[in-house]
Amino acid sequence: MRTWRKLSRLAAVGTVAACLAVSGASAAVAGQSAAALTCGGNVFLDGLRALEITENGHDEVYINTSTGVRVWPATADYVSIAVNQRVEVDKCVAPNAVLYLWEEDTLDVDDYLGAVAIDGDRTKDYFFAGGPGLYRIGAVA
Ligand SMILES: [Ca+2]
Ligand SMILES: [Ca+2]
Repeated sequence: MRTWRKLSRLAAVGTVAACLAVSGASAAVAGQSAAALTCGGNVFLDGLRALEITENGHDEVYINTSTGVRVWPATADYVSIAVNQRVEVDKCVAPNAVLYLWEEDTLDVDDYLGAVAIDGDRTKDYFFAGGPGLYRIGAVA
């Protein structure tokens, strides 16, 4: 059963982080899906995988909104990630959220790695490919 599978998957990634408060979030809550229960009708961002990184060893990545509000990570400036590594995101965002992936540099301005527009309340993989590097993020409806 689809809903049950989603619940299992959500349980597998651990505690669901507090939902990101986004004004004007879509009211398109169809039934009582797992996402509706855990994300209040928003979309659950599952994990981020580095398919190609931009630096030697590790990238230091974070996700912002278009206006520079931090989406992830919540308790650090960035998350250090190696090529092919996957890190948990565990965030709820609006079904129409636009996410910007950045790579932190200490001495230079941070590198823009691309943006994705969440395409509604659906389970889908998105790719940050607008700059150097290639990252995949999974959304779970
Ligand atoms: Ca860099
Ligand atoms: Ca860096």
